[in-house]
Amino acid sequence: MDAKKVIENLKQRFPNEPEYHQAVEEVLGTIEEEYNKHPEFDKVNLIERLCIPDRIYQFRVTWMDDKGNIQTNMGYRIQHNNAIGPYKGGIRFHKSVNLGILKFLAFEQTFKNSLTTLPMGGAKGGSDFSPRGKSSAEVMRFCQAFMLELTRHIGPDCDVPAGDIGVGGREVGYMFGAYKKYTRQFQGVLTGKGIEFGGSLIRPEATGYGTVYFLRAMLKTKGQEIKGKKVLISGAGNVAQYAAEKVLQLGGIPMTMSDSDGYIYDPEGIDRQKLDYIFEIKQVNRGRIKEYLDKYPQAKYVEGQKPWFEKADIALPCATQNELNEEAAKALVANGVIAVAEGANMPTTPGAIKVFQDAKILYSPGKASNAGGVSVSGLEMSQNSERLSWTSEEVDAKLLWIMENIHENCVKYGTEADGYVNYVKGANVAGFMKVAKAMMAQGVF
Ligand code: NDP
Ligand code: 2IT
Repeated sequence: MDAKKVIENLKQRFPNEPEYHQAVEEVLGTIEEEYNKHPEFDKVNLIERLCIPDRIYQFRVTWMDDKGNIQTNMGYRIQHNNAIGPYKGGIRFHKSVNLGILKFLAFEQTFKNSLTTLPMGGAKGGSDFSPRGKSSAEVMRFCQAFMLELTRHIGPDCDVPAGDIGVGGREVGYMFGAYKKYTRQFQGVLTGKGIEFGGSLIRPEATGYGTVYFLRAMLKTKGQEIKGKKVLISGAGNVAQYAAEKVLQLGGIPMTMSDSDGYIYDPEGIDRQKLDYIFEIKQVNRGRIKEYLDKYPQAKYVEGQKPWFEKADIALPCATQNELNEEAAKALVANGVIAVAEGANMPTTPGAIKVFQDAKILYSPGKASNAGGVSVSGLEMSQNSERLSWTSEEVDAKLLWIMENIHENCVKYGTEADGYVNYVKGANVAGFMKVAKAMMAQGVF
């Protein structure tokens, strides 16, 4: 393949999808060499079949708000690739959701899921509906309307959705309830379910914990540890909260958390008690991160900014795509950051990735370091299939093993001549090869 030509062709055929182009460009740029060692791949045009989703469902979702007004949103499900297992990936509810963003996420998910060692293909879905500012009754009616369409496209052996931005335990519960009512089947069709109805222990924690397990493995290659390190965390949602918790457990010091309005910086660090307060603000009250200052006024709140210009040792972007640009990357490097592990999907822009790699600091892409979430989703599917539930310790041990295994694979496929580990290349090549071999064996479709 000629990666540039493939990308140009995709840009022409699918214009106005910049995030999708960005994700494809990053993967193709790093797998091209390995791909071209296998002429049999090109003979069956494997790359185009891997870049373009298997199918896309797009539908209107109509629901009634609390005032009795009829509201309309768009709903989507992208089934990207099921060469190694049923389609699997989250659902995002956010006003910014569009086809291009979901296509990038479904494409990334395919490689990420391949890295987990579990049998899962790649998918993503969502809506431009945002739960922010909506009542729980509105969220429930929306979820029921969304599932009225989505139900016919998913199933425990076909496509298994889960959470993502704007979709947590509450939303998964409502969607599961709707699926059950419409189909009269109690099935493991969604992951991230409540513990009482088939959910797995450690699933809420899994993405954040996994990111920090991966970070620890990266630091170990340099003889470093998390203990005593100052950590900048963006986001204040599911991933950010549990990343902060694991950093604390391992003796690190979270310094920041953020949301789309701004960030908080606590010069004394966020300790266990302070993190409990953040859990209360976010999980109980569904509030904003600036409320941190109500209880801890020694912290500062910076409106409209991202936390990357504060001084620290480690950065964990855990909010959203393209939240860390080249200017921010330069500031982090200048301030002496030694490691950046992505909890979010594609939070670092291509220019910023280059800054980290040129500076030879430890940098891991989301598809490697945030794979813990979908991994425990895969373990939830296993538990549902055998109609058993495992203890926290069992799930956590498996999560840790998976993250360390992904790290090893990145080192195996990503170590460059000078010994620097290019985790982007390692993750992409390792993830790609497994899917490619499965596609080759299954014939041309
Ligand atoms: P949540 O909805 O729980 O939290 C998202 C957080 O990011 C919030 O603090 C939110 O702030 C902030 N955020 C969202 N959009 C933007 C934006 N456009 N600009 C700035 N801040 C924003 O989502 P998750 O924690 O689940 O997801 C965070 C990231 O991690 C996403 O990239 C997701 O794809 C990825 N991820 C999630 C997994 C999971 O298991 N949940 C697994 C793997 C990856 P606000 O409240 O202001 O919107
Ligand atoms: O981006 C992701 O990996 C997720 N949002 C989790 C997907 C899942 O199926 O658990």
